[in-house]
Amino acid sequence: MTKMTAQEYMDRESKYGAHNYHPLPVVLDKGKGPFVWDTDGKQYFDFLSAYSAVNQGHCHPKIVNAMVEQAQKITLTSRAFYNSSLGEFEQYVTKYFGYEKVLPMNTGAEADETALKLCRKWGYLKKGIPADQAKIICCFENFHGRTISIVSMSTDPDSYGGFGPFTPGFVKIPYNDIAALEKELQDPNVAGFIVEPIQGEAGVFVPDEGYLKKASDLCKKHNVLFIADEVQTGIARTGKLLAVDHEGVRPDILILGKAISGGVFPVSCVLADDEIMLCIKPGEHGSTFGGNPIAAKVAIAALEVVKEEKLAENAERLGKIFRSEFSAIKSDMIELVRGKGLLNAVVIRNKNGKTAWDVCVAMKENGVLAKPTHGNIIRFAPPLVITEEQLYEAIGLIKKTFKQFE
Ligand code: IF1
Repeated sequence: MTKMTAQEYMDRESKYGAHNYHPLPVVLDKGKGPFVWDTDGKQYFDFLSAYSAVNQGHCHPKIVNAMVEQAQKITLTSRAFYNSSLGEFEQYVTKYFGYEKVLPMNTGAEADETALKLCRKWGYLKKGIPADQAKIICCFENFHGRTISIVSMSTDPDSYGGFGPFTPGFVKIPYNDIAALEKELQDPNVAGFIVEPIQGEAGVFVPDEGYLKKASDLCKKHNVLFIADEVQTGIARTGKLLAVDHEGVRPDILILGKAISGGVFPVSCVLADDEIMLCIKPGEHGSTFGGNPIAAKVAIAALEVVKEEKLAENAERLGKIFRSEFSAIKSDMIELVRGKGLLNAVVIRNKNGKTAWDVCVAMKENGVLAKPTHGNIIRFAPPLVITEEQLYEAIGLIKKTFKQFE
Protein backbone atom coordinates (compact mmCIF):
# COMPACT_ATOMS: atom_id res chain seq x y z
CA MET A 1 0.00 0.00 0.00
CA THR A 2 1.49 3.39 -1.00
CA LYS A 3 2.14 5.83 1.84
CA MET A 4 -0.61 8.40 2.27
CA THR A 5 0.33 12.06 1.94
CA ALA A 6 -0.51 14.52 4.71
CA GLN A 7 -3.11 16.07 2.43
CA GLU A 8 -4.78 12.69 1.97
CA TYR A 9 -5.02 12.28 5.76
CA MET A 10 -6.56 15.75 6.08
CA ASP A 11 -8.97 15.18 3.18
CA ARG A 12 -10.14 11.91 4.70
CA GLU A 13 -10.88 13.59 8.04
CA SER A 14 -12.74 16.35 6.22
CA LYS A 15 -14.79 13.91 4.15
CA TYR A 16 -15.86 11.58 6.94
CA GLY A 17 -15.55 13.66 10.10
CA ALA A 18 -17.70 16.47 11.49
CA HIS A 19 -16.25 19.89 10.87
CA ASN A 20 -16.32 21.00 14.50
CA TYR A 21 -12.65 21.96 14.47
CA HIS A 22 -10.29 23.87 12.19
CA PRO A 23 -6.98 22.15 12.88
CA LEU A 24 -3.57 23.49 11.95
CA PRO A 25 -2.47 21.68 8.72
CA VAL A 26 -0.29 19.02 10.37
CA VAL A 27 -1.00 15.29 10.78
CA LEU A 28 0.46 13.89 13.99
CA ASP A 29 1.42 10.26 14.15
CA LYS A 30 3.73 9.78 17.15
CA GLY A 31 4.48 11.49 20.46
CA LYS A 32 7.17 11.18 23.13
CA GLY A 33 7.84 13.61 25.96
CA PRO A 34 7.69 17.20 24.65
CA PHE A 35 7.87 16.02 21.03
CA VAL A 36 5.43 14.89 18.36
CA TRP A 37 6.14 13.64 14.84
CA ASP A 38 3.97 14.00 11.76
CA THR A 39 3.20 11.30 9.20
CA ASP A 40 6.28 12.33 7.22
CA GLY A 41 8.49 11.83 10.27
CA LYS A 42 9.06 15.54 10.94
CA GLN A 43 9.61 16.36 14.61
CA TYR A 44 7.92 19.20 16.45
CA PHE A 45 7.92 20.68 19.91
CA ASP A 46 4.34 20.34 21.14
CA PHE A 47 3.49 23.72 22.72
CA LEU A 48 -0.20 22.95 23.13
CA SER A 49 0.03 19.67 25.09
CA ALA A 50 -3.49 18.79 23.94
CA TYR A 51 -4.77 21.86 25.80
CA SER A 52 -2.78 20.96 28.94
CA ALA A 53 -3.80 17.29 29.05
CA VAL A 54 -0.29 15.99 28.32
CA ASN A 55 1.55 17.72 31.17
CA GLN A 56 3.55 14.55 31.86
CA GLY A 57 4.76 14.40 28.25
CA HIS A 58 3.46 12.25 25.40
CA CYS A 59 3.29 8.50 26.05
CA HIS A 60 4.92 8.61 29.48
CA PRO A 61 6.05 4.97 29.97
CA LYS A 62 4.86 4.71 33.56
CA ILE A 63 1.34 5.89 32.64
CA VAL A 64 1.09 3.89 29.42
CA ASN A 65 2.25 0.76 31.24
CA ALA A 66 -0.39 1.30 33.92
CA MET A 67 -3.03 1.42 31.18
CA VAL A 68 -1.71 -1.62 29.27
CA GLU A 69 -1.41 -3.71 32.44
CA GLN A 70 -4.92 -2.93 33.62
CA ALA A 71 -6.40 -3.32 30.14
CA GLN A 72 -5.29 -6.96 30.23
CA LYS A 73 -7.04 -7.61 33.56
CA ILE A 74 -10.43 -5.88 33.46
CA THR A 75 -11.30 -2.64 31.69
CA LEU A 76 -14.84 -1.79 32.78
CA THR A 77 -17.21 -3.09 35.46
CA SER A 78 -19.67 -0.17 35.63
CA ARG A 79 -20.51 1.06 39.13
CA ALA A 80 -23.24 -1.58 39.43
CA PHE A 81 -20.49 -3.56 41.14
CA TYR A 82 -17.40 -2.69 43.14
CA ASN A 83 -14.01 -3.12 41.51
CA SER A 84 -10.54 -3.64 42.95
CA SER A 85 -9.03 -0.43 41.49
CA LEU A 86 -11.58 2.33 42.14
CA GLY A 87 -11.15 2.46 45.91
CA GLU A 88 -7.38 2.61 45.48
CA PHE A 89 -7.78 5.66 43.21
CA GLU A 90 -10.37 7.26 45.51
CA GLN A 91 -8.11 6.91 48.54
CA TYR A 92 -5.05 8.09 46.60
CA VAL A 93 -6.62 11.16 44.96
CA THR A 94 -8.50 12.37 48.06
CA LYS A 95 -5.30 12.23 50.14
CA TYR A 96 -3.29 13.75 47.27
CA PHE A 97 -5.50 16.87 47.14
CA GLY A 98 -6.73 16.86 50.76
CA TYR A 99 -10.46 16.17 50.43
CA GLU A 100 -12.76 13.63 52.05
CA LYS A 101 -14.47 12.34 48.90
CA VAL A 102 -14.12 12.15 45.11
CA LEU A 103 -16.75 11.58 42.41
CA PRO A 104 -15.04 10.11 39.30
CA MET A 105 -16.13 11.02 35.77
CA ASN A 106 -14.45 11.01 32.33
CA THR A 107 -14.33 14.40 30.62
CA GLY A 108 -13.86 17.86 32.02
CA ALA A 109 -17.35 18.87 30.96
CA GLU A 110 -18.83 15.92 32.83
CA ALA A 111 -16.89 16.94 35.93
CA ASP A 112 -18.10 20.54 35.58
CA GLU A 113 -21.69 19.32 35.16
CA THR A 114 -21.23 17.13 38.24
CA ALA A 115 -19.99 20.13 40.21
CA LEU A 116 -23.02 22.22 39.13
CA LYS A 117 -25.44 19.45 40.15
CA LEU A 118 -23.62 18.90 43.46
CA CYS A 119 -23.69 22.63 44.19
CA ARG A 120 -27.43 22.91 43.50
CA LYS A 121 -28.16 19.81 45.59
CA TRP A 122 -26.14 21.26 48.48
CA GLY A 123 -28.00 24.57 48.06
CA TYR A 124 -31.35 22.85 48.54
CA LEU A 125 -30.43 20.29 51.19
CA LYS A 126 -27.99 22.29 53.29
CA LYS A 127 -28.50 25.99 52.58
CA GLY A 128 -32.29 25.73 52.39
CA ILE A 129 -32.68 27.44 49.03
CA PRO A 130 -36.27 27.01 47.78
CA ALA A 131 -36.70 24.22 45.20
CA ASP A 132 -35.50 25.08 41.69
CA GLN A 133 -34.39 28.58 42.81
CA ALA A 134 -30.65 27.90 43.19
CA LYS A 135 -28.34 30.31 41.37
CA ILE A 136 -24.70 29.81 40.45
CA ILE A 137 -22.44 32.78 39.70
CA CYS A 138 -20.02 32.45 36.77
CA CYS A 139 -17.68 34.79 34.90
CA PHE A 140 -17.77 36.47 31.52
CA GLU A 141 -15.35 34.79 29.03
CA ASN A 142 -15.47 31.55 30.99
CA PHE A 143 -14.83 28.17 29.45
CA HIS A 144 -16.08 25.10 31.31
CA GLY A 145 -16.92 22.72 28.44
CA ARG A 146 -19.45 22.25 25.66
CA THR A 147 -22.66 20.78 27.14
CA ILE A 148 -25.91 22.73 26.93
CA SER A 149 -25.89 23.72 30.62
CA ILE A 150 -22.24 24.69 30.47
CA VAL A 151 -22.65 26.84 27.35
CA SER A 152 -25.64 28.38 29.13
CA MET A 153 -22.95 30.06 31.28
CA SER A 154 -20.89 31.12 28.26
CA THR A 155 -20.54 34.64 26.90
CA ASP A 156 -18.81 33.41 23.73
CA PRO A 157 -21.21 33.27 20.76
CA ASP A 158 -19.07 30.50 19.23
CA SER A 159 -19.82 28.41 22.32
CA TYR A 160 -23.54 29.13 22.84
CA GLY A 161 -24.73 30.44 19.46
CA GLY A 162 -27.55 28.36 17.97
CA PHE A 163 -27.76 25.97 20.92
CA GLY A 164 -30.63 27.59 22.87
CA PRO A 165 -32.83 27.42 24.82
CA PHE A 166 -30.45 27.60 27.75
CA THR A 167 -30.36 26.28 31.28
CA PRO A 168 -31.51 28.98 33.73
CA GLY A 169 -29.97 29.81 37.10
CA PHE A 170 -26.62 31.27 36.06
CA VAL A 171 -25.58 34.81 37.04
CA LYS A 172 -22.74 36.20 34.94
CA ILE A 173 -20.26 38.72 36.33
CA PRO A 174 -16.98 40.19 35.08
CA TYR A 175 -13.88 38.07 35.83
CA ASN A 176 -11.42 39.46 38.35
CA ASP A 177 -14.06 41.82 39.81
CA ILE A 178 -14.57 41.40 43.55
CA ALA A 179 -17.19 44.16 43.82
CA ALA A 180 -19.35 42.50 41.16
CA LEU A 181 -19.09 39.18 43.00
CA GLU A 182 -19.91 40.76 46.37
CA LYS A 183 -23.00 42.38 44.87
CA GLU A 184 -24.40 39.10 43.54
CA LEU A 185 -23.57 37.24 46.76
CA GLN A 186 -26.23 39.31 48.58
CA ASP A 187 -28.86 37.07 46.95
CA PRO A 188 -29.70 34.29 49.48
CA ASN A 189 -30.50 31.91 46.62
CA VAL A 190 -26.92 31.83 45.39
CA ALA A 191 -25.50 28.33 45.96
CA GLY A 192 -22.11 28.63 44.32
CA PHE A 193 -19.48 30.59 42.39
CA ILE A 194 -17.68 28.67 39.64
CA VAL A 195 -14.43 30.14 38.34
CA GLU A 196 -11.25 29.24 36.46
CA PRO A 197 -8.24 30.34 38.58
CA ILE A 198 -6.77 31.50 35.25
CA GLN A 199 -9.07 31.84 32.25
CA GLY A 200 -7.35 29.55 29.75
CA GLU A 201 -9.46 29.60 26.64
CA ALA A 202 -10.18 33.31 26.96
CA GLY A 203 -6.49 33.82 26.39
CA VAL A 204 -4.71 33.00 29.67
CA PHE A 205 -6.17 35.81 31.75
CA VAL A 206 -4.36 35.83 35.10
CA PRO A 207 -6.48 37.63 37.70
CA ASP A 208 -5.05 40.18 40.13
CA GLU A 209 -2.99 38.81 43.00
CA GLY A 210 -5.42 38.07 45.84
CA TYR A 211 -8.55 37.81 43.67
CA LEU A 212 -9.07 34.11 44.33
CA LYS A 213 -8.48 34.52 48.08
CA LYS A 214 -10.90 37.45 48.37
CA ALA A 215 -13.50 35.60 46.27
CA SER A 216 -13.15 32.48 48.38
CA ASP A 217 -13.43 34.45 51.62
CA LEU A 218 -16.52 36.28 50.36
CA CYS A 219 -18.15 32.98 49.38
CA LYS A 220 -17.47 31.63 52.87
CA LYS A 221 -18.95 34.76 54.42
CA HIS A 222 -22.16 34.31 52.39
CA ASN A 223 -22.38 30.51 52.74
CA VAL A 224 -21.79 30.02 49.01
CA LEU A 225 -19.64 27.23 47.58
CA PHE A 226 -16.37 28.30 45.93
CA ILE A 227 -15.97 26.00 42.91
CA ALA A 228 -12.59 25.96 41.16
CA ASP A 229 -12.43 24.60 37.62
CA GLU A 230 -8.80 23.42 37.46
CA VAL A 231 -9.34 21.20 34.44
CA GLN A 232 -6.79 23.22 32.50
CA THR A 233 -4.82 25.04 35.24
CA GLY A 234 -4.45 22.07 37.56
CA ILE A 235 -1.93 19.22 37.75
CA ALA A 236 1.16 21.46 38.04
CA ARG A 237 0.54 23.48 34.86
CA THR A 238 0.86 26.93 36.50
CA GLY A 239 3.88 26.14 38.70
CA LYS A 240 1.94 24.78 41.68
CA LEU A 241 -0.03 21.55 41.96
CA LEU A 242 -3.17 23.66 41.62
CA ALA A 243 -3.45 27.26 40.44
CA VAL A 244 -5.37 28.10 43.64
CA ASP A 245 -2.28 27.02 45.61
CA HIS A 246 -0.58 30.27 44.56
CA GLU A 247 -3.01 31.98 46.96
CA GLY A 248 -3.48 29.20 49.49
CA VAL A 249 -7.16 28.85 48.59
CA ARG A 250 -8.98 25.55 49.26
CA PRO A 251 -12.06 25.32 47.00
CA ASP A 252 -15.25 23.78 48.42
CA ILE A 253 -15.54 21.86 45.16
CA LEU A 254 -12.46 21.14 43.05
CA ILE A 255 -12.86 20.11 39.40
CA LEU A 256 -10.03 18.19 37.70
CA GLY A 257 -9.59 16.62 34.26
CA LYS A 258 -7.14 16.52 31.35
CA ALA A 259 -3.67 15.92 32.86
CA ILE A 260 -5.00 13.95 35.83
CA SER A 261 -4.50 11.09 33.36
CA GLY A 262 -1.49 12.52 31.52
CA GLY A 263 -3.58 12.56 28.35
CA VAL A 264 -3.46 8.76 28.15
CA PHE A 265 -7.14 8.09 28.93
CA PRO A 266 -10.22 10.29 29.63
CA VAL A 267 -10.32 10.85 33.39
CA SER A 268 -11.93 13.64 35.37
CA CYS A 269 -13.28 14.03 38.86
CA VAL A 270 -14.83 16.31 41.44
CA LEU A 271 -13.40 16.55 44.98
CA ALA A 272 -15.30 17.79 48.03
CA ASP A 273 -15.83 17.01 51.70
CA ASP A 274 -18.62 14.80 53.03
CA GLU A 275 -20.95 17.71 53.96
CA ILE A 276 -21.17 18.54 50.24
CA MET A 277 -20.44 15.25 48.47
CA LEU A 278 -22.97 13.18 50.43
CA CYS A 279 -25.80 15.42 49.19
CA ILE A 280 -25.85 13.16 46.12
CA LYS A 281 -27.42 9.86 47.07
CA PRO A 282 -27.17 6.45 45.32
CA GLY A 283 -28.84 6.52 41.92
CA GLU A 284 -28.84 10.33 41.66
CA HIS A 285 -25.77 10.73 39.44
CA GLY A 286 -23.33 8.52 37.54
CA SER A 287 -21.65 7.50 34.31
CA THR A 288 -20.96 4.22 32.54
CA PHE A 289 -17.20 4.75 32.40
CA GLY A 290 -16.85 6.97 35.48
CA GLY A 291 -14.36 5.37 37.87
CA ASN A 292 -13.44 2.49 35.58
CA PRO A 293 -10.40 0.38 36.49
CA ILE A 294 -8.22 1.67 33.65
CA ALA A 295 -9.00 5.29 34.57
CA ALA A 296 -8.22 4.51 38.19
CA LYS A 297 -4.81 2.99 37.50
CA VAL A 298 -3.86 5.55 34.85
CA ALA A 299 -4.73 8.49 37.10
CA ILE A 300 -2.71 7.11 40.02
CA ALA A 301 0.33 6.68 37.74
CA ALA A 302 -0.13 10.13 36.20
CA LEU A 303 -0.34 11.81 39.60
CA GLU A 304 2.70 9.89 40.85
CA VAL A 305 4.70 11.19 37.88
CA VAL A 306 3.80 14.80 38.80
CA LYS A 307 5.44 14.37 42.21
CA GLU A 308 8.32 12.06 41.19
CA GLU A 309 9.43 14.36 38.36
CA LYS A 310 8.73 17.62 40.27
CA LEU A 311 6.67 18.95 37.38
CA ALA A 312 5.23 21.91 39.30
CA GLU A 313 8.72 23.15 40.23
CA ASN A 314 9.85 22.67 36.62
CA ALA A 315 6.84 24.60 35.32
CA GLU A 316 7.48 27.43 37.79
CA ARG A 317 11.15 27.76 36.89
CA LEU A 318 10.86 27.35 33.11
CA GLY A 319 7.78 29.58 32.94
CA LYS A 320 9.83 32.48 34.25
CA ILE A 321 12.47 31.83 31.59
CA PHE A 322 9.81 31.64 28.88
CA ARG A 323 8.21 34.95 29.81
CA SER A 324 11.50 36.81 30.19
CA GLU A 325 12.88 35.44 26.90
CA PHE A 326 9.62 36.27 25.14
CA SER A 327 9.51 39.81 26.52
CA ALA A 328 12.95 40.33 25.01
CA ILE A 329 11.83 39.38 21.48
CA LYS A 330 11.84 42.51 19.35
CA SER A 331 8.76 42.15 17.15
CA ASP A 332 5.96 44.61 16.55
CA MET A 333 3.65 41.59 16.22
CA ILE A 334 4.09 40.81 19.90
CA GLU A 335 1.79 42.98 22.00
CA LEU A 336 2.40 41.22 25.34
CA VAL A 337 3.11 37.89 26.98
CA ARG A 338 1.28 36.74 30.12
CA GLY A 339 0.82 33.61 32.13
CA LYS A 340 1.85 31.57 35.11
CA GLY A 341 4.15 28.56 35.15
CA LEU A 342 4.05 26.92 31.73
CA LEU A 343 0.58 28.24 30.86
CA ASN A 344 1.41 31.31 28.81
CA ALA A 345 -0.09 33.28 25.97
CA VAL A 346 1.19 35.90 23.56
CA VAL A 347 -1.16 38.61 22.28
CA ILE A 348 -0.42 39.17 18.59
CA ARG A 349 -0.74 42.48 16.76
CA ASN A 350 -1.60 41.79 13.10
CA LYS A 351 0.98 43.10 10.63
CA ASN A 352 0.68 43.47 6.85
CA GLY A 353 -2.41 41.30 7.00
CA LYS A 354 -0.50 38.57 8.81
CA THR A 355 -2.29 37.16 11.85
CA ALA A 356 -1.66 34.79 14.77
CA TRP A 357 -2.74 31.94 12.51
CA ASP A 358 0.02 32.81 10.00
CA VAL A 359 2.53 32.90 12.86
CA CYS A 360 1.38 29.45 14.00
CA VAL A 361 1.67 28.04 10.47
CA ALA A 362 5.18 29.50 10.18
CA MET A 363 6.10 28.15 13.63
CA LYS A 364 4.91 24.75 12.47
CA GLU A 365 7.29 24.96 9.51
CA ASN A 366 10.03 25.75 12.02
CA GLY A 367 9.17 22.79 14.25
CA VAL A 368 7.01 24.26 17.00
CA LEU A 369 3.26 23.55 17.30
CA ALA A 370 0.90 26.03 18.93
CA LYS A 371 -2.56 27.30 18.03
CA PRO A 372 -4.33 30.65 18.31
CA THR A 373 -7.32 31.13 20.58
CA HIS A 374 -9.80 33.93 20.02
CA GLY A 375 -8.07 34.98 16.83
CA ASN A 376 -5.09 36.99 18.02
CA ILE A 377 -3.81 35.11 21.07
CA ILE A 378 -1.33 32.25 20.83
CA ARG A 379 -1.26 29.93 23.82
CA PHE A 380 2.12 28.36 24.64
CA ALA A 381 1.83 25.34 26.91
CA PRO A 382 4.50 22.69 26.42
CA PRO A 383 4.51 19.43 28.40
CA LEU A 384 5.93 20.13 31.89
CA VAL A 385 8.65 17.52 31.31
CA ILE A 386 10.42 19.86 28.86
CA THR A 387 14.02 20.53 29.92
CA GLU A 388 15.60 23.98 30.15
CA GLU A 389 17.80 23.13 27.16
CA GLN A 390 14.78 22.04 25.08
CA LEU A 391 12.90 25.18 26.12
CA TYR A 392 15.73 27.42 24.94
CA GLU A 393 15.88 25.47 21.67
CA ALA A 394 12.13 25.94 21.15
CA ILE A 395 12.33 29.64 22.03
CA GLY A 396 15.09 29.97 19.43
CA LEU A 397 12.76 28.51 16.80
CA ILE A 398 9.96 30.85 17.91
CA LYS A 399 12.28 33.87 17.72
CA LYS A 400 13.34 32.73 14.22
CA THR A 401 9.67 32.61 13.25
CA PHE A 402 8.91 36.16 14.39
CA LYS A 403 12.00 37.38 12.50
CA GLN A 404 10.41 36.03 9.31
CA PHE A 405 7.58 38.54 9.75
CA GLU A 406 9.88 41.58 10.13
C1 IF1 B 1 -12.63 22.23 22.95
C2 IF1 B 1 -10.91 25.46 24.96
C3 IF1 B 1 -8.99 24.92 26.33
C4 IF1 B 1 -11.39 23.61 30.06
C5 IF1 B 1 -11.82 24.00 31.34
C6 IF1 B 1 -13.51 22.34 31.35
C7 IF1 B 1 -13.13 21.92 30.08
C8 IF1 B 1 -12.06 22.54 29.41
C9 IF1 B 1 -11.12 25.13 32.07
C10 IF1 B 1 -13.91 20.77 29.44
C11 IF1 B 1 -11.67 22.06 28.06
C12 IF1 B 1 -10.60 22.15 26.00
C13 IF1 B 1 -11.82 21.74 25.22
C14 IF1 B 1 -11.44 21.83 23.78
C15 IF1 B 1 -10.34 22.86 23.68
C16 IF1 B 1 -9.86 23.08 25.07
C17 IF1 B 1 -9.92 24.48 25.48
F1 IF1 B 1 -10.22 26.18 24.08
F2 IF1 B 1 -11.93 24.87 24.43
F3 IF1 B 1 -11.28 26.18 26.01
F4 IF1 B 1 -8.20 24.11 26.85
F5 IF1 B 1 -8.90 26.15 26.64
N1 IF1 B 1 -12.87 23.37 31.96
N2 IF1 B 1 -10.90 22.72 27.31
O1 IF1 B 1 -10.35 24.25 29.45
O2 IF1 B 1 -13.11 19.62 29.42
O3 IF1 B 1 -14.86 18.23 28.32
O4 IF1 B 1 -12.94 19.09 26.97
O5 IF1 B 1 -12.56 17.34 28.73
O6 IF1 B 1 -13.77 21.97 23.38
O7 IF1 B 1 -12.42 22.80 21.88
P1 IF1 B 1 -13.40 18.52 28.28
